[in-house]
Amino acid sequence: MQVSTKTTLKGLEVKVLGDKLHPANFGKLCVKGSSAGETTGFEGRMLAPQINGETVDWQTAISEVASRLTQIIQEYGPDAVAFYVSGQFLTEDYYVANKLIKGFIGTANIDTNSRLCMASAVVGYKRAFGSDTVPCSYEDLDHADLITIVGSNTAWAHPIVYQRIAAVKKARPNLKVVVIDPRRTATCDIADIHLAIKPGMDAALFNGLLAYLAQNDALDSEYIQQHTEGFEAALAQAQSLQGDLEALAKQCDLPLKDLQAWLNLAAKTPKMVTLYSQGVNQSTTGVDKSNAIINCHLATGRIGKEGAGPFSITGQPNAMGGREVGGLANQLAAHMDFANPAHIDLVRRFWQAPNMAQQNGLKAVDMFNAVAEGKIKAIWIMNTNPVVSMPNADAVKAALQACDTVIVQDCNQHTDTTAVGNILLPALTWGETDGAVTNSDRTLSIQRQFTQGPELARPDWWILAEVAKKMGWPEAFDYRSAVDIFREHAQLSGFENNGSRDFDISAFSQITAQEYADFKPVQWPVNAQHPKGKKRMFEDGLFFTPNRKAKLIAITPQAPFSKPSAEAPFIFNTGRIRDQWHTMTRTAKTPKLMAHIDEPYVTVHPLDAEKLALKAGALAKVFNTYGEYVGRVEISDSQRPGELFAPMHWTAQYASQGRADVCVAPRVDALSGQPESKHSVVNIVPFEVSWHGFILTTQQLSAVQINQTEALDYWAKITGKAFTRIEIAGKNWPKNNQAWAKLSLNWQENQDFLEYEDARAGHYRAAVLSDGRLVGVVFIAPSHQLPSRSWLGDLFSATQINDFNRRSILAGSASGVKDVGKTICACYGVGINTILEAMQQQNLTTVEALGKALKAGTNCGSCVPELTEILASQVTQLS
Ligand SMILES: Nc1nc2c(c(=O)[nH]1)N[C@H]1C(S)=C(S)[C@@H](COP(=O)(O)OP(=O)(O)OC[C@H]3O[C@@H](n4cnc5c(=O)[nH]c(N)nc54)[C@H](O)[C@@H]3O)O[C@H]1N2
Ligand SMILES: Nc1nc2c(c(=O)[nH]1)N[C@H]1C(S)=C(S)[C@@H](COP(=O)(O)OP(=O)(O)OC[C@H]3O[C@@H](n4cnc5c(=O)[nH]c(N)nc54)[C@H](O)[C@@H]3O)O[C@H]1N2
Ligand SMILES: [Mo]
Repeated sequence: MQVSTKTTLKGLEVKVLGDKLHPANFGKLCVKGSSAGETTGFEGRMLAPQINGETVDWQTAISEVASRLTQIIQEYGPDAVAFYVSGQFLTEDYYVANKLIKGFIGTANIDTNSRLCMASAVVGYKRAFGSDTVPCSYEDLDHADLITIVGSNTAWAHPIVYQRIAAVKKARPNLKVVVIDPRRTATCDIADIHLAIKPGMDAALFNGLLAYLAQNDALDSEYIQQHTEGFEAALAQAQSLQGDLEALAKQCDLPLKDLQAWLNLAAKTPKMVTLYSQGVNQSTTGVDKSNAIINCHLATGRIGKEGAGPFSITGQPNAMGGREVGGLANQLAAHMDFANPAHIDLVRRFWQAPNMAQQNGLKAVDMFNAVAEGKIKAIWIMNTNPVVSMPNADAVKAALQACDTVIVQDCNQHTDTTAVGNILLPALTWGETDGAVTNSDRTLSIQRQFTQGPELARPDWWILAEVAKKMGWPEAFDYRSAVDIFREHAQLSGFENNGSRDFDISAFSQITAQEYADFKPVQWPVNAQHPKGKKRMFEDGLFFTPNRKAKLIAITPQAPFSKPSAEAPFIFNTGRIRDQWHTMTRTAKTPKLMAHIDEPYVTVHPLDAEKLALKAGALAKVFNTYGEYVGRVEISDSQRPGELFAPMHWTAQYASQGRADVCVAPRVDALSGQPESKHSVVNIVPFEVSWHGFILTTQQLSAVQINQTEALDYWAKITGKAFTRIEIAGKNWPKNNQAWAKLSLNWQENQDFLEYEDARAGHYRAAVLSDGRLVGVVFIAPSHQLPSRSWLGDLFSATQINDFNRRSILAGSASGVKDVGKTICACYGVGINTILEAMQQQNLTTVEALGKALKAGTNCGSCVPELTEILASQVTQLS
């Protein structure tokens, strides 16, 4: 990214542009990246350290953290302390956290949100290659002839990768793209074949592929013989379990013809990349699924070659950096392990560590269980929001509420996790500090500071180092700046390495501050042998196992842990939406990004919706023994019957019951500890309310204030340009509408208050005008089909509300006013109605034509799949 800043009367304006020279994206940014500049203000930021709600200075905060940790360690031992960190840490932050706890506090109780993300992919690679090495490079996507995308909604979650594949496919139509996902996602837009697999069946499918490859002479026997072991057992297992193709198709619930077409493509296409993500990883057998995929690549020698390889794509900006420093509880550091005593000794000597941890620590789910059981007395949570993102999230919340020492280090004041913290530490965030990140294909980049954060906020590494110094280790944590830490990290990667470990960036062992400032992106390893880095791994067919051979693993596919039952007949799948990032702490601040999907929702197949009387746009309750989620019903046949999908993003800051993870079972893969976030079981019913409504207000309303205005049974808050919108619903008609409306709109004596009520019909409308300007509106109606918010929203920018508009507000509608409708293209704010109108009036039939006429889809391109769908549905309607 490149950033330009300008100081204006409004403050610092930040413009974010792609860096055309960056090898990962060549200057292309998704809408979340290009909007990041809009979120660099200090609104909602944590501004000072706090202890039990009181603001304190840094010295007090650091002393308090250090003394509490020291005391707990003395009384209960080091295992009573835990860190829970994040793949959004910069490498330097991650390195210091890992060093402090594993080398000095003396426990490996540090885990990261990457446990929920790519822990299974890591173990899969390690089982196969002896090391956690991503063999591919993004460039391989340019050369592949078959790209199989498994369990990844690339179009929404990796839009730049998706655009790259789409562009290659356009230029080179012989590239075939196959998507394997139970849902028909936006990614299927470029798919030649979509296999809407029965959830959880991926290992069976790839076992089936291995058997098919063997049967159809597609194996590379020489490669198998020279560079692998375990092939016979893996194949025998696959053959014995899968039966014939018909049986396989039935098992995976796939049309035989489509299955056969994909198998056939895979058999005859040497240049094959398999791209996989959370649909594979987030599973109780995620490791087996990745090995089932890797087996097929090893057996065909389709690895370490241009355009070929098993490619696990990471999600967070620095998920890979976390793997490098060993930030997971079952890693040591610099791709070394506790399983190897020589590694423990090596790291101990390098760090001169007084209290070296000797074994793996607790993985995320076990860690929060240990907090609940009181075994962990202090937990320090940094750069992640587990009260939202962990499975069984209500239990995680309760565990933290019951723990005396919950230290939360975040850049924002109000998150669901800061709400349960008793010591809060303000961190700097993106753009305010320097540090390294590594992406999916091992490309290391340095992010640079371009703006000042809040006065008292500090870099994450600084906070950790200050606490470490206070705890008695001043020399080991005497860092002056990020480059000091990066240099040490590079030195450790090369320390007594001699080619034995894949991760080696020893070329940077003496990097100067200037070189760090001028750093050019490079793919590791970067050492004496590869001074310019290395594009592709395993080109020589030598792996990091003791005998240098890769291992095929015999896989016995297993069904997901949670099985549908009479009480919980639906499979509950969760994941990402296009314009939100995780727990929305940044993206929900941007009106542009809230425009595409603005409330928590649940997708239901039309047949199920009909059976259960679920109405599109109405509310539904999803529930099981763990918790309850409430969202709007989306009815779509992109979903398989019997299965539901909900976004993972909503929090208690933005909705009353929008945390999907309260219904996610805390069931994990036995090898990786990764939870099965894609497959819980639930029931769903209409969420019965007697009225629906919305509030538009120029006031800043926090979740706490919204909850106070009236006992609402449902609310969701949406950031708009000139106002905040809150969608509301209730079971009982408000006791005193006027008092309630005045309170929620914060009406003042000197303001006009307009209102209309028809209690019998269930309509209530009120508006507050300040000097003739609209500053607040409340609408209540018996049905969820309320008037257009964009019409009312536009009135907020008028300097005077004229008589016609006053009447229209009270009448609840305006004739002759255009409503642009739901936003489709977030980059240019183009609504569905604008698109439909332009299509009709100008007879537009292609995405290109829409782009020319309206600019829609011409920036980041992530709405192109939806534009295609709109075009297709209109064309069918017309014909
Ligand atoms: N817009 C946006 N982009 C993001 C993020 C974000 O928050 N927002 N987060 C980033 C992060 S950290 C990550 S890890 C990545 C994740 O990126 P993805 O993995 O692409 O995203 P998800 O939506 O979690 O899940 C992908 C798909 O897995 C499918 N799936 C569910 N069960 C199964 C199954 O049994 N088999 C198969 N084959 N598929 C299944 C789901 O239907 C879903 O479409 O996204 C990154 N990019
Ligand atoms: N049901 C379900 N659950 C899931 C998933 C799913 O698909 N389904 N996906 C899982 C995956 S793959 C992931 S990666 C996780 C993500 O889940 P989380 O990591 O919990 O989500 P984020 O919103 O990224 O949390 C980052 C936090 O750090 C803060 N922050 C931002 N920048 C900084 C900084 O520089 N320093 C500090 N100290 N704090 C900062 C933010 O305000 C925010 O509170 O969710 C997981 N949970
Ligand atoms: Mo992730």
